[in-house]
Amino acid sequence: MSCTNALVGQTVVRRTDRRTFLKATGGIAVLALAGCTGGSEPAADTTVDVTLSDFKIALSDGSVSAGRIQFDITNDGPSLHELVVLKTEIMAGELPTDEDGAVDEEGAEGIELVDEVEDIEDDATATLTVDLEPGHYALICNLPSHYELGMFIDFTVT
Ligand SMILES: [Cu+2]
Repeated sequence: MSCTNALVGQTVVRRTDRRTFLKATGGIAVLALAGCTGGSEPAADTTVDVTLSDFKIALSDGSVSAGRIQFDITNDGPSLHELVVLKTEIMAGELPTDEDGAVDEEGAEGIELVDEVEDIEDDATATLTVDLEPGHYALICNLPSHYELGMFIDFTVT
């Protein structure tokens, strides 16, 4: 039996469909876990709640210990949003932007893209699990103009 991580990693589930989703996958997940003897992703050390809205990002905890961090993301809308995790010494509100007001996630000096979840719809939830070493991070939404409208927050890993 293969070891399927049905409930780990990146999942995007509409909040309104969540009850149905869990009901539908619950049985499968139990079977998968029963057949797992190793090789599965380790559980997160820390969970941080992330709330996206027009136009800000709120965290349940702005500083956590290094390790496997699970971001439980909720988009309170009303717009589509995303969550981008950047490792950088630059303060979250001072990242360089191009003429479109977007942060260069992958080319800018001193900014390292860790991971991201795109296209989180209004009223939807998503999960992003990443291994983070100590340092300063910036969490942003990089949809056009959303960063400049205030969708950034500093995050520290100790
Ligand atoms: Cu946004």
